Amino acid sequence: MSPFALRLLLVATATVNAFVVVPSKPTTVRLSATVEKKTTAATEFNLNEYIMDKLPHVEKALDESLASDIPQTARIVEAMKYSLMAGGKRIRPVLCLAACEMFDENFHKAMPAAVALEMIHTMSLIHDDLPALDNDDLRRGKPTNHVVYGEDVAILAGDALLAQSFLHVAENCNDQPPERVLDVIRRLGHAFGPKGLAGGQMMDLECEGKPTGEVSLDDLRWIHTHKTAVLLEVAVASGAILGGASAADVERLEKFALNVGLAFQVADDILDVTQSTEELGKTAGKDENTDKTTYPKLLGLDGARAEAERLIQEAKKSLEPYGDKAVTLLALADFIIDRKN
Ligand code: GRG
Repeated sequence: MSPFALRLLLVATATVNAFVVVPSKPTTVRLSATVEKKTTAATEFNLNEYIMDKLPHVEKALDESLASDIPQTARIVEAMKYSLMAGGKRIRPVLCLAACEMFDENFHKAMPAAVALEMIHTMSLIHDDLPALDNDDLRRGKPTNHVVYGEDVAILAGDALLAQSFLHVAENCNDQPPERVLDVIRRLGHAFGPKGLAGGQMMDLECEGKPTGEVSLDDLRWIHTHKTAVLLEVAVASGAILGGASAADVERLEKFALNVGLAFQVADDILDVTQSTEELGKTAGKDENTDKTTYPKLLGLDGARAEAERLIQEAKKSLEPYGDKAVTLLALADFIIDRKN
């Protein structure tokens, strides 16, 4: 077990199931005590235990995914690892593994995709924080990549993480039928293209600076569907595919993730105005202090909370056919809007 995973386990054990601490302060994530299911299945489910079980595997796989074996790559690999191993809630990998487990108990089958998702997510954070975009100096409770390594290195580290994500899936899914692997790689490509993260970010840029009245709820939904929800969609889809799910199953899970992804962003906008920088591990009040249109600005805080709850209920409907089998994804959906950072 890596020193990181060991520390994680020690801290979490010390908290005696009150909450999970992931991973190092101040990138602390507290999952509110036992998450009791609010919907379909009758089983009580302890999300803390589930995450405690999965996180060390995820951290180990992430840590092992990048290594510099020649001196020439030492600096770029260090910059890539700095952000990849800086903590974070690991929501996308955990969603991916949970989706896989609905169809195959061996969650390791989905680990290459889980790692790739966190690489893509991390690269998007590195680039998002750059002076040319959000110009932020704090991420996951640490100085941002460009603050530590410089803008030039941060751009390259992001690019390299993106390329590495595909390579990682291609090289580590040997036990899978090739068509499944190809499907996952295709979906990952889609997730950061013009109809994914890059397109969502582009529309975000175009809307920035417009007065709130000129950006509609539909515009906001388009931005967040593509900037945020698409990656959660591919997280559950790739997990399910590598677990052997049918096309109909994948479609139901994607619908679930799309609504969860939108709820995630509504929750993110709420946290931006309700939490401190210390609690968030990134600059709080950023949306308020820029001309960005947000859900609380359009709907008010209570309206935004109601919208997040509506989206989560809508998401859960898609999983009704699975009963208790969907309990982890249902609990994760609750966590995503109940989280504190
Ligand atoms: C992918 C080619 C390509 C370019 C990137 C910069 C950019 C284009 C897109 C921005 C995507 C972005 C930063 C979306 C915000 C999503 C979001 C709410 C991130 C926070 O996710 P958490 O809360 O963070 O899961 P942790 O740190 O816990 O992982």
